[in-house]
Order: sequence, then structure tokens, then C-alpha cells
Amino acid sequence: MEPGEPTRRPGGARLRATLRVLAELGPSTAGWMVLGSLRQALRARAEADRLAVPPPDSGQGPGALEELTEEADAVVARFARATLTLAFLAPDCLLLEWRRRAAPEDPPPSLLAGDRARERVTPTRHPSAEGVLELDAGGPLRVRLGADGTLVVLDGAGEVVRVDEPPCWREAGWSARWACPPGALVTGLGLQAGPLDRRGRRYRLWNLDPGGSWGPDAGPLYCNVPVLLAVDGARSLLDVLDTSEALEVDLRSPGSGWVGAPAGPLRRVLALGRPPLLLERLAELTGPPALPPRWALGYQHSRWGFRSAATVAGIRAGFAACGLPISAIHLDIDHLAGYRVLTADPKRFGDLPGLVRGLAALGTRVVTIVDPGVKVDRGFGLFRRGVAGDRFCRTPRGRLAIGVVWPGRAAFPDFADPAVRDWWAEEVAARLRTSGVGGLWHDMNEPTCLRVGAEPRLPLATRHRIDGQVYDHAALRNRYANDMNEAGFRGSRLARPEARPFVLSRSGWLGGQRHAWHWTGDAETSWAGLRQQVAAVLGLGLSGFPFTGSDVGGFTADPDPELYLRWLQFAVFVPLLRTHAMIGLRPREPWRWPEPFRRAVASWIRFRYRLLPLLLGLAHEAAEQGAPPVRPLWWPDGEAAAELGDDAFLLGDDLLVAPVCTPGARRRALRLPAGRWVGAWAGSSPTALAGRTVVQLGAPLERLPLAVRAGRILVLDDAWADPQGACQLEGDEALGAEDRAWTRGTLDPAHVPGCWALHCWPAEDPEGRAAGAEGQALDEAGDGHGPVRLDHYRLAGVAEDGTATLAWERTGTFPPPASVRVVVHGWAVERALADGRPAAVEGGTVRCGPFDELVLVGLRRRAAAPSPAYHLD
Ligand code: NBV
Repeated sequence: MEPGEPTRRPGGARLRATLRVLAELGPSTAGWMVLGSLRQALRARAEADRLAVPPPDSGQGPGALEELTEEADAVVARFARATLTLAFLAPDCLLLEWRRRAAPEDPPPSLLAGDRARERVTPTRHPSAEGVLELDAGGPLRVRLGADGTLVVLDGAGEVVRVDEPPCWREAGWSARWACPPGALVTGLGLQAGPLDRRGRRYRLWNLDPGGSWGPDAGPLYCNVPVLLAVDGARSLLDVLDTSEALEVDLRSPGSGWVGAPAGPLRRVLALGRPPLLLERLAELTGPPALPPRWALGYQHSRWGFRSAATVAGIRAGFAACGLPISAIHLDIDHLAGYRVLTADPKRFGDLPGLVRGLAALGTRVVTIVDPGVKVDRGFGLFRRGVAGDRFCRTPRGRLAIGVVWPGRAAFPDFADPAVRDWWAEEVAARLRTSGVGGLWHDMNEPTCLRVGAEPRLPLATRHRIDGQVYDHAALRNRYANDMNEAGFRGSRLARPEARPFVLSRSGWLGGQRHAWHWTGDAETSWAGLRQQVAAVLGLGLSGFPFTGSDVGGFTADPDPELYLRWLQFAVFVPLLRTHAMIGLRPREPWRWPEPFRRAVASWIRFRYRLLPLLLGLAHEAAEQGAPPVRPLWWPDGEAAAELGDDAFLLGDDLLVAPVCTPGARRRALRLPAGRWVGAWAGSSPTALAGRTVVQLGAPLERLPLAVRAGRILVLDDAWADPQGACQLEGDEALGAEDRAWTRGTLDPAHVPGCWALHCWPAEDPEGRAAGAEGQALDEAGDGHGPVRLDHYRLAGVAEDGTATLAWERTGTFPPPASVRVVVHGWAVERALADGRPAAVEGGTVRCGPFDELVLVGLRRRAAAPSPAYHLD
């Protein structure tokens, strides 16, 4: 075996996983699974027809233009065979909808549930020499309509951004083609295997479980999102397809694209502008991401195979013994009574409420798995109530639609129906009230049925209802998870109106960010699998899903310690930080690893808690503006996107993270984005590196390369600093044991920050003097809906006499932390005055209470020479 390879290779792991799963299922469920698969094979032909997408340019186009009218803030163009409605939702945002005249569909309700989708801005019609009209709404987006239905999207300067050919219809299906600049990176589409730049591949947007493992060539996966983002500076274009039908998207030929669907509406929204604006529009159109509780941003620990309450309590005790915080422990299907959802095994988890209470007292929440399949069992109350209330999906003949999942034969709640969501929310709320469980983990909600040799799903003819109207599974499958997540979210709210719900979902579709976080499913344990996660998290974020992450170490096999540590180092900078693994694998608790990994793992978990103020601020930004916390290197301007790659990212705007995805690597190359960057770790060179250059970054085993945008101030919670551990920042040596939360025995990660620290990385002027820094932060209770405080910090440049002033402006009523630390990286402070009163200075860093103005006196460069291991060149 090569050094650094996972202990067991993915191929072998897949076989082991299959055998393991079969063993878990038992002979009866395995038998039903085989039978279900055979039945599905018999339906294969009819089902293939239902999902067939007409090839490009086949069928009929809209025909000749017959009439153009203006109707209530929209322009309607009637062609011989179809009608096009154009409406501006904002000056930079256009809704366009094609409907056939002869066979008007009755499509399911729109997925555009956000406020923006209901807005209308009156457009202005302009005469057009090249088309029949041009429209704008006083903003940068203009559209020109041709007599054949061609739509040309123009920017404010009249330059062509994209040309949409008239669509074609064949039977129920449609297809549409466009031409665009070949140089612009195209991303979006949710969770996809492969690079963040989606060009050069064809995609099927159809939510499916890839079967226990996925790597760089897999697809389709669990969480597709029908959103395309073409990134080209201020001319970037967002394209949102408002349908839940299975889409085919072809981006193989440079400079053009093609999308088709087997049926359903051809309704899309285009928006033009820089990427942050487009992500904001996406959140406004589909609904804002829910603000999570702060605990969800901490470390979460999971594994398929925590088989008893005693095991779980033992794990929590292990974290305490190691001085490690842990925000949540997840219970997988093995905590259930015979795999019945919303239950707990009476023997192994007899006192679940007691376990939950005990862990809550230590600041750790319990999150339980909820699969959609409800065991067909007359003795099971949930099933009985579901049947009595007619809550389950049915076959075309009106029987219960049965799929085989963990509990054997299972019925599936018809979550598309609002009444079923109400019912499920009540069921969930009742369960949460009695168990005290803190969060929901929605698995298998594509929804997946276990199959051999066939797509693992319900029959396409399965019926769903929305307000009495019937649709088939093919039309609504892709939104099943979103609807389930909404019901779970509302159930959490019902049970605890004062708390912010936490729902973690595997599957999702357009708008899924409103009610759930998403993880990337059964990621392959391999170096390639880790590398793939960087692009996966970025891609989900750019599809409107800000809160995501992957199973640390990969799901499918035992990672060697180096792979686990490198995966953890990456995941610490991603919203969802959760270790999780397949049943039967070796445990991954921090103390299970050999030295030096064990200490490094502990230090990285603590470092995550240091980042919480930053992560919480980014969570608010996501909830308010749709901006993902994990951002590509070309964020925010969207310039030179195609050159910057997808193997590194920004957390927020100012922290650059370069994961190490190669075994044995102790350096890595990186093309820096625009701006100037300084190494963040203690021992880094104080000289800022110029952006747009390729640099080699030191990447010793215990640290990944981390840089900060010069001139920025970041707030960290230094109560979780680890001066002797792997993750050291300059100035940590001034922290005593009494400063550290875990040495004080404060393991509750929800504690009010004892020591907020303002870490300043000043930019330098041409003479090498610190030319100042700026930053923002936000604080609040971390749950509920109470007051918030917004901070703005501004450090002026160092004056000739070695003084500099740091101003702190606060708005909002949440109280500031009792004590703060100020660290000016690369500089040591001699004395300081906080609002005129002397402040304590230790090892060149300042400690004081909250202030309006802090005068730093006697600033001088720190003498320490940079360590070659972290040196950036
Ligand atoms: O519930 C068991 C697993 C779960 O651990 C995993 O995270 C999910 O992605 N689940 C899939 C079902 C079984 C997969 C083989």
C-alpha cells in the first residue's frame, strides 16, 4: 500500500459496505428489496419514456410572433404556438415564462417562494433595430426580443451577455439552447462530482442516492439545484430554472449551453451583476436561508453504529477528559426501535430524554436521524395515524405506495401536500417535546428505496397531491426533500418556538436552504474524495446553499491518520463540521488517533471554537444576504474566475484557506487572488504577498496554509486558543492557562465568550509602516431571536512616534464581552490607553474591557524570525 492511502481502498470498501448493509437489512427486507427491484425492472421502459428529454432542436419552436401586449407590469409576446411573458422583478432581474398555447400545462406551483418573486418593476419598452423590442427596468439588465422568440440579454453598455434561442417542444418535453462567452466560468447546479467550473460536462438534475459512496466521477447525486451562475465580473449572470422536473443540462461545448426537461414549465429568472448581488437575488427569489443556532457551528460528532446510550455518554465523557468541546452527537438509524422513525430502541436507548438532558447540561445537543419511510406496521402508531389521515403517497390505483428501506416495507408521507406537512410537523414536535432532542438529521430523503440494479426510488407513477391537485413522482421527486425539511423545521419551531431549528438534510433542490443544512452524503474516503469536497461545498454555496459540509474522514472506509487530519483541517473552515462514518469502521474520536495526530486533532477542534465569532457573523450574512460563508477565490468581484481554481477558498472575504489534499505533502502551490495576503499562523513571514501570483505555501502536517487579507481585523474567541497546540497565532504566548475555557472546566461551547480578541493584520504602506486595518463583527445570544450587536473596528496607521488608535463603534443592544484582547500581528505594543485609562499589556498584546478608543503606544515590529515551515514564498 502507498503511504497515505486510505487503509482500505474505495473499491473494497464498496463491497464491504454492501455486505454490511445486507447484514443490517436481514433476509426479509433483502427479499422485499429484490422483489421491488424486479418490479421496477418491468416498469423500466415506461419510466424511461416519462423521463425522456427531447434532444436539442427537436420538435417545434414557438412559431411566428403574432401579438405583443403589455399587461400589469409584464410584456406578453404571443407566438403562433406559444406565449412568452417577460416581467422585471428588479431592475437587474427578469422572469421569463414560456407556455404552449395548444397544450397549456398545469404545472405544480412555483418554487420561487421568496418575496422578490412577487415584486414587479414596470419595464420601459425601447424600439429595437435588431429585434421587435428591447426592454429594461432602469437597471443594468436589458433584453431584446426577436420575431422568432430569440432573447438577447444585454448589459447596461449594450454588450451581449447571452443569446437564448427560441425553445422547442416535443410531446410534453422542452429544450432550450443559449450562446454565451466561452471564457466565463459556469457554476451552480448544487452538489455535483467534478470541478466547480461545470463547463465540459453534461448533468442530470435528478436527486438520487449514488449507492453508499461517491467520488469525482459520480452522478447524479442527492442534491441537485437548477441554478446556473456564469461568472464574468459585473456581467455575471444567474439563471434559475423554476421546475422540479428532472433536467438535463449540457455544458460540453464551449460558448454554448443547453437545458431540457421531460415535461413541466419553462420558467426561468435571469439576474445580472456581480456574484454577491446574484446570490442575494437567489435568496430573495427562493427564500432566505434560516439563521442557525450557534451550537450548530461547533464540532458535531457522529457515526453509524453508536449502539447504546452508554456508548454515547462514554463518548461525551471522552471529550471532557481531553478538554475538548463538542456541540452535538448524532444518533444514526441504530438508535431506532426496529428502524421505526421517531422512536428509540427501548433497550439500548431506554431513557433517551435522560441521555439528552445529561448531554445538554454539558452543552452538547443530541441530533437524531429521521428517514421519510414509515414502517408498514399496524402496531406502529405513526403508521396508523398516517393511514387514518391519508398522509401517504399512493399508487395510481389508490393503494399505498410502498418502498423497501431500513425498516422493510415502508410508506412515504406525501410531503408535497401542505396538510401532510402540518401533520408531520405535529408528529415531530411531539417527539421533540418528549425526547428533548435538539436537531433533526434527514437522511434517505431523495427519497431512496433500496434496490439492486435499478434506480433506488419510488415508481415514477406514484401520486402526490398539492391542494387536491394530483402530480406524479417524476414531477415532484426533486422537491420531496425540501418539503420534508420544511415540515421538520416547522415541527422544531412548534416544539421550541424560542429556539432556532437545526435540520440537516442529504437531499435538496431549489430553495432547500430555507429550512435545512446539507451534507454531501456518502463521500468516498480517499484523497481524491477529500479534494472533491472543496469544490462540492463551494458549488453548493454558489447554488444558494450556504450551510454545508462533508463527513470528516469520508464515509466509506477507514482513513489513515494523515487523511483524517487533513480532512479535519479543511472542515474546520466549513459551516458543517461533523465527523461521520459507515457502520463497521474504526471509531474516529479524537483520542483514537496515534500521536502526533491526536494532539493535532484536538488543537483543530479547539481552533474551530476560536473561529465561532467569525462563523456566527457569516451565518448572519448568509441569512440576510444569501452570501455563502465558504467563497471562491474570485469572490466578490467575479474577475478572472476561470483562472483561480477550486482547490482553495475564502472563509468570508478575508481568510484564505488552502486545504492539503495530497498524501505526504508539506508544501502546496496556490494562485493568490487579487489583494495582499499575510500568513495567519505564528511563525509566518510578516511580509504580505501580492495577489495574482503563484506562491508555494508551507504546509507542515499539523497546519494547512492559512492567510489573511492585509488590512483586516478578525474577531476570534481566544478562550479556545491552544498556545501549545498545532494552531498557534502570534500573541498566543501571552495567554495563560486561566484564559482557556477548557482548563477552567468551561466545556459548554455555548458559553458567552470570555475573551473576545481583535486580531489586526495591518496593511503596510510603501515605507513598510503599518497602514491600518478594519473589520466588522456581530454578536448575539447564539439562539432565539434576541438582540444583536454590530461592531465596526478601525485601526489607524502607525504614526511616526509609534502610536496608533483603534476605534470600536457599536450598534445594537446585545452587550459587549466583558474583556477583550487586542493583537496587532507583526507588531508588539508597549503601553495602551483604553478611553484614557491604562490597559494591561502582556507580551506585546493588550487586554482591557470594551472601549470606544484604544491608543496603542510604542508599537514596534516583533523580532521573531519567521519559521521556514510556514514561510510563504
Ligand atoms: O443511516 C445510515 C446511513 C448514514 O449513516 C449515512 O450518513 C447516509 O448518507 N445512510 C446513508 C443509509 C445507508 C447508506 C448505505
